[in-house]
Amino acid sequence: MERTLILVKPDGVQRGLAGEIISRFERRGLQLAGMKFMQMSRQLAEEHYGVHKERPFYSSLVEYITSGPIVAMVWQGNDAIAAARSTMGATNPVQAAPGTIRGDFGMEIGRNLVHGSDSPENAVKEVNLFFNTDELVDWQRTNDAWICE
Ligand code: DAT
Ligand code: MG
Repeated sequence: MERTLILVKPDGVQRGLAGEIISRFERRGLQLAGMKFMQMSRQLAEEHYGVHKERPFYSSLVEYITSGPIVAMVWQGNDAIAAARSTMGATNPVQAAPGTIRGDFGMEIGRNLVHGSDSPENAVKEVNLFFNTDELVDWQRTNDAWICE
């Protein structure tokens, strides 16, 4: 069982696509473990995107992610990280396949609607950055047998 941090970024919330985006992960078969509506502080954004600190787009990335509220979520399941990333589509929406979130709703890399952890190590770090353990719910999904063998 793997966990991943997913964010509906400020453009997703402002465009009224939060429900649509959440629904994609839900219908895929990922299981929700935590969710909160929040606005990221500059400090949280700088920590979350610390790996990109030296990149030319870093400051606009921090501006963008802090520019409005987001929906932060933890989704879990077998291969949750890879499953979530394939549902999201390629980083640049112009290259993202139709049927993915970014391919269906995005036009530019700087407005790509959604974040998802990219490795098990980063997923653990990111989940802990956004959620306390008592904010994650351990629950039995009654239709699990129809999603996982
Ligand atoms: P992803 O969000 O698909 O994991 P990433 O971790 O490489 O992509 O980059 C984080 C975010 O930074 C990405 O969602 C959008 C932005 N970004 C990445 N590469 C960029 C670039 N070349 N120009 C502008 N923004 C970029
Ligand atoms: Mg990334």
